[in-house]
Amino acid sequence: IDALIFDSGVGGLSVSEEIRRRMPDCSLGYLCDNAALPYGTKRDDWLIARIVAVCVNACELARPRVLVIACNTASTLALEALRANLSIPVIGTVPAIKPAAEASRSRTIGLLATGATVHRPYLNRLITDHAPDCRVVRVAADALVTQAESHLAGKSVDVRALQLAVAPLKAAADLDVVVLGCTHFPLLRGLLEPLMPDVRWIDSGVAIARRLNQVLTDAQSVFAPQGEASGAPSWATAPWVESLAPILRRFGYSPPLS
Ligand code: DGN
Repeated sequence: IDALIFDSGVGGLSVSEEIRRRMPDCSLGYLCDNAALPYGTKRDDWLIARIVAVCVNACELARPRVLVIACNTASTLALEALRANLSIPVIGTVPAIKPAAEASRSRTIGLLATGATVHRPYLNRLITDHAPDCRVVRVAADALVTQAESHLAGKSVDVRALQLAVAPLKAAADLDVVVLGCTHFPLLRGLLEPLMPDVRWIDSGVAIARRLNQVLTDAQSVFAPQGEASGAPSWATAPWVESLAPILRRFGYSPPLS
């Protein structure tokens, strides 16, 4: 396969959908560590070891050309350790602060992400580097992860949890762009956008698809050609949670590979 997409749960499906839209011939695998969801509330050292173990094991099994960490919580913590333990390119996901700063006229940006992402030094560096003149209203919205998982499982979404998450953004005067800094949140976009219809909502999906395209193109000369594998049916690695199978199937994956 061309790329193995990894998230703690179904959030990475928002990224894989964007990749599919832009690169329909790219063959994808999906890896989710649902047994350890949510990542946002776990200790950093435990998480790094867990993410490396899960990804290295799956890469040995699936032999992807590229690993995409479609999880902000994991990327802001474990990218370095993953790159040290893998010989293939690893693409990470970080909150789309840069495009948000480019789009904001008012210079006030909102960020919805997990508590872990919101409080990491990585985020401070991102803001200092790409949005130094912006006020960034950060909201730790871990409850939305659960809501997104329920939504995809066909269960009802608690609208009050969504309203609670956007309340601090609504209260911020002049805010004109909201960054969805968790890959689960674009899955709730249709429910979130009507709560603040006048702002622009930005996520990282497009940037990751573009980066993957670039890495795969560059890698062509470095990695052995994959024969006719490109565009082959996608499959999923969902070794731990059988209940995810129907959701993954709906998104075009044929689970499980374990
Ligand atoms: N989807 C993950 C992210 O982008 O941060 C978060 C999921 C979780 O485990 N909390």
